[in-house]
Amino acid sequence: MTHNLTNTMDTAPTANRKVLTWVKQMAELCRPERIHWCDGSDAENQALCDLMVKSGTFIKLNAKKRPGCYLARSHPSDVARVEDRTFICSKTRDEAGPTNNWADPAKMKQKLLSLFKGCMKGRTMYVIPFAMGPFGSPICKIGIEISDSPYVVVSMRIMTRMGQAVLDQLGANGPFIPCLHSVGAPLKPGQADVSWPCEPDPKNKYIVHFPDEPLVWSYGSGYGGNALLGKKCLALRIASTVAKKEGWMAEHMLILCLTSPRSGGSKKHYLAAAFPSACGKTNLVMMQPTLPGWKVTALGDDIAWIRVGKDGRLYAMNPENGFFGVAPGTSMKSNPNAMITAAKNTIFTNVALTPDGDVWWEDMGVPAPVKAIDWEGQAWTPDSGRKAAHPNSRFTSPASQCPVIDPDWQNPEGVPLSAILFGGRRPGTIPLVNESFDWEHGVFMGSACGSETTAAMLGQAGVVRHDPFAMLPFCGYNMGDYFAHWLSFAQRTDRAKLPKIYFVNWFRKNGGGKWLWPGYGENSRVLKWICERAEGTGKAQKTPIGNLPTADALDLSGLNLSADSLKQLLAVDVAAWKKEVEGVAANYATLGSHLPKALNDQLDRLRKRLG
Ligand code: O2Y
Ligand code: MN
Repeated sequence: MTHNLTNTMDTAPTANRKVLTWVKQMAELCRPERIHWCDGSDAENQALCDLMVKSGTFIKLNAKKRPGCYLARSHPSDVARVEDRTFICSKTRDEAGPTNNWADPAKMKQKLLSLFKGCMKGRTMYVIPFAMGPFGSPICKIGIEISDSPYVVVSMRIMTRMGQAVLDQLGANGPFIPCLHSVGAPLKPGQADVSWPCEPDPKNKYIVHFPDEPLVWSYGSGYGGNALLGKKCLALRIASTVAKKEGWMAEHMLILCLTSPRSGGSKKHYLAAAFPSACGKTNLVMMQPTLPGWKVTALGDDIAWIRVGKDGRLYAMNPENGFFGVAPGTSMKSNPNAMITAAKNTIFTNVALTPDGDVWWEDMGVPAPVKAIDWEGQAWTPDSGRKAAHPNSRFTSPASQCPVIDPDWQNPEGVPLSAILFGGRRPGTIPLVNESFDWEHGVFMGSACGSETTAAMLGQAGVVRHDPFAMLPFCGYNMGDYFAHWLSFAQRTDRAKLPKIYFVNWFRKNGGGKWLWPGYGENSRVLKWICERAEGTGKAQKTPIGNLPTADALDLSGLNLSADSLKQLLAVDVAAWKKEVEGVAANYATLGSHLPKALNDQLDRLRKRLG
C-alpha cells in the first residue's frame, strides 16, 4: 500500500479556521520541509512504519512471532519522562503551587519561540488530530499535536483516537487544545538523519504547559510522556485544570470491573485506583483473580476522567486508546493478559532484539537468549554484566487487543464507580486494606498517599515520598486547591451516592523484610471484600485509622497465609501511625494557606483517635 505523505496547507482536510491559522503559524515558526495532515488510516500508518524502517528508527520484528510489531531504540539521553524539565506556566507561581516547576508564561514563550524557530528544517511537520475519550462523551476533549516525529504519529495512533474522524468531529468551529512538539534536531541541507533525533542536552529539553490558554509546548525529547502529548500533558496536567473549572476530575487512576459469580455472574462493580508510577497498575487492571468464579476486566491502566452522572453517582471514563506499559517484569506469570496484548501490532521501545527477530527483556519469564542486541544497539550476552532492556523500556499496544478488555471500555457515559482505591509501596505501617469513614476521610487518605524510597533511589532509603493522589508529577495546578476540588464533590452530589474510598497496600513486609501478602491474582481477595462493603455485607471493625476487615472477613480460602501474617497485615501500630501523622502534617505544611481546613481537621481527629 502506498500513501502520499506530503499533502500541504492547500489540501488541508478541515475548514476549521482556528486550526488552519494555528498550523500555518506553527509552520512559519518551525520551517518544516513539508506538512502532512494525518488521517489515521492503515495505509498512512504502514507508510510511516516503512519510512522509519528505511531511516533506521524502526526495526521490523519477525512477522511470524510478532505480526505488525516494530522495535525502536531511543537515544540514551532520552529514555523517560523528565520531571525537572516539566513546567506549569500559569499566570502566577501560586496557581502552580509548590509541587510544580513554575515559569512566567511570557518569558517561557520567548525562550521556547527561540528554540522552535526553524527547529523542523529538513523534516516533515505532521498534524495529528486526536481525541481523548470516545466521541459522544460529555467530557471528550480534542487536541491537535504538531510534531516532527513519525514515531510520535504512529504511537499517537495507538494511544489516542487519531485521524480524520477527529477533524470531522471538530467541524468548522469546534475547540481544540493545541500541542506543539519538536524533537529539536533540525537538519541542514544534505545532512544525514540519525535513528533517534532529539536534543541530547537535558537542560535544553522543555515540557511546558500553559493552563490558562490551554496549550502544550514540548521541545527536545521524542520519548513517551514527553512527546505523546495526549497522555500526561493533556489528559492529566491540562485536563486537571480544565476539570476543576468544569466540575469533574482528571485522575492518575486505572479503571477495572470486578464481576462476582453471584447472580449468575451479572453483579458488576467498577473500581478506580490511584497508585504512584511503577506500582503495577497494569498488572492490577489485567489481573487473573485466584478466587473461583470471580472475573476482572480492564477499562484503563493509567488515567480516569470522572464526573457526576445524571443519577448522582460518579462515572469514570478512560480517555486513552492504548497501553504504554513497562516491559521489564512483564511475563506470562506476572501479567499474561499484557503479554497477549503485546503479541501483535505493538511498538516496542528500548527492549532487546533476539537473533530470531523477537524481543526480550529482564524477567520476561523465558530464558535469556544466548546472544542479543541490547537497547543501545550493542551485542549482548547474559554474562555481559548489564541489562539487555532499559528498565523503563515500553510496549505500546492497542487497548482493544487486551483479552480482558471490558465491553464498556468505550462507553461514552463511563461506568459508575463502587469504590476508589489509593495505594503505594509501603513496607511498614499501612495495613493491607483500610476503608475511610466518609468522603472527607477518603480525601485525607488520597492526600496522604505515597511510597517508601528504596536504596536504589537517590537519597535516604525508607523515607515516605508523598505523592498525593499519585498526582504529584501530573497535577496542573496548586495541590492544595486540588485537594479542595476533591472535597467539593461532597457538595456536588448526594453524599450517599459517592463511592467508598479505600487505602490498599500490597507491599507490606514482616520484620525479616519478607513480603507478607502474595499480591497479583490474590489481590482479588481484597477487591472482593471492597465489593462486599459496597453491597453492605462485608464485615469490618472500626479502628482509629479507618474500618479494617475483621479477621474472618477476607476470603482466604485456598491461600496459605499464616494467622500471624494476617494479624500483621491488619495491625494498627499506634506508634508508627503517630509518626505517619507527623509525616503527613509536614507535607501539608508545604501547601501553606492553600491547604483546606477540612484536611487539617482530619489530621487532628486522627491524632485524637490515636490518643
Ligand atoms: O517514561 C515515560 O515517558 C512514561 S511514564 C508512564 C507511562 C505510562 C503510564 N504511566 C507513566 C507514569 O510515569 O506514571
Ligand atoms: Mn502513570
